[in-house]
Parts: sequence; C-alpha cells; structure tokens
Amino acid sequence: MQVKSICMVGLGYIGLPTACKFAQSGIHVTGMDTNPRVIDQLTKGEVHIYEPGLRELVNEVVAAGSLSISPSVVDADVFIIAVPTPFHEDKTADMQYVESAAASIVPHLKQGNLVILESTSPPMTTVNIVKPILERSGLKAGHDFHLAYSPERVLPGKILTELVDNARVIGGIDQASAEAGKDLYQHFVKGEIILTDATTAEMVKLMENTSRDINIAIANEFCRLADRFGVDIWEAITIANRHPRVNILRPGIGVGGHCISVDPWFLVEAAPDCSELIRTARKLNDQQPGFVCQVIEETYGDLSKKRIAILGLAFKPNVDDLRESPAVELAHALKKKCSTLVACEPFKSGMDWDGIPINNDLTDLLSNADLLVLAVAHNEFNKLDPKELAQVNPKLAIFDSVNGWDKQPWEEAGLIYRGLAKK
Ligand code: SAJ
Repeated sequence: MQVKSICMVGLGYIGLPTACKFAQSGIHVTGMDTNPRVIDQLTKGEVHIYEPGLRELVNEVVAAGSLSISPSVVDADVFIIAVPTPFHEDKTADMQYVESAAASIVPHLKQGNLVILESTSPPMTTVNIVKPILERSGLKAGHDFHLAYSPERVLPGKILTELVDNARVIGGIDQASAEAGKDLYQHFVKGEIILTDATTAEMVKLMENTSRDINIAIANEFCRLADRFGVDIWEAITIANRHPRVNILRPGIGVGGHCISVDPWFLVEAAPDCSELIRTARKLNDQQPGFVCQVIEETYGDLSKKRIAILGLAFKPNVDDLRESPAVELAHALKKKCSTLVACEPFKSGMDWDGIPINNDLTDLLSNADLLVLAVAHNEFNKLDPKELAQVNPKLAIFDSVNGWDKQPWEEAGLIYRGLAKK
C-alpha cells in the first residue's frame, strides 16, 4: 500500500513520538488532539511531555513541514488511533476515548484507507468496538478499508529508540489489513514485523504487561518474606539470579504508570473466572506502598512528630509521568502518619501534586526534615553526596525504599541509613 499521508489521532506519550517517526520517514503526518492545551503548546513549538530527544525531533519535523498539528481529524490515507484507555474507579476499562476517536474518523474514511488501533485495549476491541463504529461510514472493513491492531510496546524513557528497534506486532482483521500495516510501519521500524490477527495482537500486548506485573508482584512478595526473616532481599535476589533459569525482578514501592498497573485489569474484566493469579498480583502490587509505609514506621518508630522529605513522585526513575504512581501513594500514606511531609520531584515544577507539597530546593527541604525517604531513584538523587547532606542536616535519618544507594557512604557521613528489606 502506498502511503502519502497519515492522521495521528492522539498526541500523547505514544502518538506524538510515532507521528514524528513517520514524518521523519517522508510521509506527511497530521497530528490531532482534542486537548486544546496540547495543540496550543505544540503550535508554539513547545512539547508537553518529557521524553529524551523528543523536543528536538518535534521541532525538526515541524520545521521541515512534514508534521502539522490540528485540533480535528483530517482526510488521510492512514488513520492511527493512539488515545488513552484508562480504567474506571471499579477497574473496568474506560473505552470512551477509543470510541470517540473511531467516530471522529468516520466522516473522513474513504475506500482504500487503513485504520490502525495502537491503544492498549481489552481483547476483541478492534472487531467488536472499532470496526462497527468505522462501518457507520457505509464502508465495510476488510472489503473497502483495512483495519488492524498494532500495540505500542515502547518503554518510557527509551521511546524513540524502542519505536524503531523493537519487534512490531500487527494484527489485521484479515491478511490484507495485516500486510497493509506492515507496508506502513516498514517506513521506520527496523525490528522484526510480526503479522497475526487483531485479537491475538491485543492479547499479546496484555500478556506482556501482565506477565511483568506478576513478576514484579513475586519480587515484592519475596521482599515481604525477606523483611519478616531478616534477610537482605537484594543479596538474596542477586544470588538466586545466578541460577541459569531464574530472573527475579526488583522489589520496590509498587507498580505504577499508565500501562502495567492498568492493563492486567482488562483481562480480569474480560474473563473474571480465569484470571485469579492476575487479580491477586495486581492487588499485591497496589498494596505495596502501604507495606513500605508500615516498614518505615516499624524502622523509625512513631512518625507523628517527624518531618519527612520524600525524594521522587514519578511512577519510575527518570520520567516525568506521575500517573498511577506508587510514590504518590507512599507519600499520602506517610503524610497521614507524620507531622509534615514535603516532596522533591525534579520533573515537576509548581507548589504541589495531588495535595503533596513540592519543594525542589534540596538544601531547604533537608534542613527542615528529620527523615529522608528515597521513593524514586532518579539519576539526580543517585548522585547525591552523603557528606554534603550531612553538612546540611547532621541529624537526618535515611530510608531507602528502592535500594538506590549504598549503605556505606551514608554511615561514613555519620547518618543513620536503613533500606527496605536491606541489612
Ligand atoms: N518496576 C518494579 N520492579 C521492576 C521493574 C519495574 O517495581 O523490576 C516498577 C516501576 O518502578 C514502575 C512499574 O513497575 O512503577 C512499571 O515500569 P516498567 O519500566 O516495568 O514499565 P513501563 O510501564 O514503563 O512500560 C511497560 C513496558 N512493558 C513491558 O516491559 C512488558 C513497555 O514495553 C510497554 O510499552 C509499556 O509498559 C506500555 O506502554 O504498555
């Protein structure tokens, strides 16, 4: 299939970088988003999300005229849906953005077009939700236009390289749709392109994130056991991972972000009777911030008179994304128990986040704290010099929730250092 133009519906963490990569490959891309703030910022040359290399790439393709920004869907050869699929309070999938994205394409859909859904979605979304909406155009999927599901699989922080190098799965509603998808992504993807059907591709994506969630859950459960038995979990995992067929992931303060902490629920909702392990792992990871809070209390005793400084609110190191962040959960749990709690989050400016006050002046923050909790191992925090911190506040106690630091330099600086399930 010859592709001259693409309309990218949704310019978030996936849509914007993907739009840029297509634009860089020589296709004219129109990026649309329903959020006026996103359109406004991009039109001014500002990028609303942090991802290494993205700002430069957006400026390059906009300046070259190959990426245009629009508040509405325009005619194109290919439409790609890359909108969020959040969940409701009761953990059921909220498909309103996918549904309205598909509906917004209908007036522009023509014979020979290709529509791709990239958003992580419950099984059968492409055939049961997207296809009937698109067919309101009077055109028939598989006959008049191609339709495929191709999940994004990139890691925040490495999106621009993983978009190109990762294997790409394309699930067509028929073989011709899958082949059309392959013609499209070949423009910039260097990784293997694997063709399958749409529902298999949806399932593959959910299985990937669910298996990671379960693997982190067992690491977190081992951490609880290690804490109970006085074992250093980090030493135990290092030794266990010397076994040729064992690869235990890192325990921590829980699982966040808008993918791994959400996607497994799509499987639970779709088939509650055969997803017991998935549900249990999800609950365990959700309870981990509460467990860590309890360990901090057990370690340092009554927190009610303590002023706590928490380092990091993002859902993982070196990203600016605070959605579904276990660090925010931990901050809330600690805030209920201590006298004051203030966070340092270098990826967020402003006075507070979700009711957690932010102070990014570390000297000021630490000179007014009794207990320093490391919640997210941002590079900026890994580089902190214990001796300098001891000069700022010689009475500061440390709790390292994520094994971000070595114990020795803190103790040499005269500070009390404790870590989660760490000797
Ligand atoms: N985490 C741990 N221990 C670990 C690894 C991660 O506690 O050993 C935590 C992180 O701190 C974070 C959460 O898990 O809170 C998720 O982080 P992540 O780096 O595992 O994954 P994401 O959410 O940034 O990206 C995942 C990736 N999926 C897989 O690795 C299977 C990525 O490839 C997907 O494209 C992305 O979800 C997505 O968009 O679905």
